[in-house]
Amino acid sequence: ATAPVKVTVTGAAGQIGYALLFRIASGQLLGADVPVKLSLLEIPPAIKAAEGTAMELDDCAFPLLSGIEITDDPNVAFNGTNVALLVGAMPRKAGMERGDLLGANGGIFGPQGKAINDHAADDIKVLVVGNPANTNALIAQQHAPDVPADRFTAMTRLDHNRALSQLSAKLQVPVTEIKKMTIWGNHSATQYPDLFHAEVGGKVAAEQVDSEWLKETFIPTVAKRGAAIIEARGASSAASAANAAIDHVYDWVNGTDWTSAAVVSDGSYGVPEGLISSFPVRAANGTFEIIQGLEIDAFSRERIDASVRELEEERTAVRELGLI
Ligand code: NAX
Repeated sequence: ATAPVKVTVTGAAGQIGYALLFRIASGQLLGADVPVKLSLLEIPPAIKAAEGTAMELDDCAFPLLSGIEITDDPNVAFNGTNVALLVGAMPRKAGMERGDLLGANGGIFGPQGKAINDHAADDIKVLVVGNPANTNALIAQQHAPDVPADRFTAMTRLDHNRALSQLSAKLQVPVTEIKKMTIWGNHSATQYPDLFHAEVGGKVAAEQVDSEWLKETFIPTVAKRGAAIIEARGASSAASAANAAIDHVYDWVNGTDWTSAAVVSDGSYGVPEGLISSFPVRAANGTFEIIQGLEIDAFSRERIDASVRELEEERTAVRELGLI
C-alpha cells in the first residue's frame, strides 16, 4: 500500500470545508486508489465545529481515510503537507475598505505561507480558494521563498465550470463537447471568460453565438454568478466551489490538456511576471504549464488587460501595506 497523502484544509468548519472534506476522504481529490490523511486548520472559536465534522468523517468509515488531525496552529497543520487547500479567509464586512480586507487577509495568508515554507513536504501543492484568492495566493507565495513559486495557485475553476455550463445551455450541447474554455485574469467581476478560443464541435464558440449575447449576457452572467447564487440561496456558493477545488487539484495531479487556473505569470500574454493570474493551462507530471501561442484579438486584449490591471492594483496595495 502507498503512504497516505497529507491534505490540509483551512477554514475546515466553514461551508466550503463541509462540502469539500467528504469528497477528499472518498478519493475524489487525488484518485480512488490514493489513501489520504486530513489536517483541519481552524481558528479557536471554530475548532469544536471542526471536531463535529471530523466525527461525521469517522462515521463514513471511508476506506481511503487514514487519519484526521484538527488544529489551530498552521505549523502543525502544514507539517509534512502534500496538498494545501487554503479556504479560510476574512470575509468583507459592511463598511470595510479594500485596504482593510487585504490587510486582514495578509494577516492570515502571510503566516500560512511561512508555515508552508518551513514545514510542508517537498512536493507541496497549494490551492487558494479564500478571497481575494489571487492576491491571497500571492501573499502566501511571497512568504514561502524556499518553495518553487509555481506550487502556489488560486482558483478560477468555478468560473471555468460556470462558463461551460452557460455555453452548454445556450448551444444545447453537453458540456463534454466544449473544449478549450478559458478564464483570464482575476477571480472577480473583472475576469474574462473567453469564447474566442473555446470550441464546440471543432469550431470556435464565439462564432456560434451572437456577439450581443456574448458581451451582454454570457460574460456578465459568468462574472457575476457568485452574487446571483447569494441572492437565490441566501448563502455563497459552497458545493460548487468545493467541486471546483476538487477538479483543480485532480487535474493538477493527474494531468489535463486544457483548463483554467490562476498561476504565477512568467510574462505570458503580457501579464506582468509574478502576478497570480488565470490562464489557459495544461498539466502534466504534477505541473501546470501556461498554454502558449494563442492569438489575442482586440476585444479579448482589452478585457484581459482590465482584469490584470486590477491584479496589479491589488499587488501595489499589499506592497504598500507591507504584506509582501
Ligand atoms: P465560511 O465563512 O463558511 O468559512 C470560512 C471558515 O474559515 C470559517 O470556519 C472560519 O472560522 C475559517 N477561518 C477564518 N480565518 C481562518 C484562519 N486564519 N485559519 C483557518 N481558518 C480560518 O466561508 P466559505 O463559504 O466556506 O468560503 C470560504 C472562502 O471561499 C471565502 O473567502 C469565499 O469568498 C471564498 N470563495 C471563493 C471562490 C472561488 O471561486 N475562488 C468561490 C466560493 C467562495 O466565495
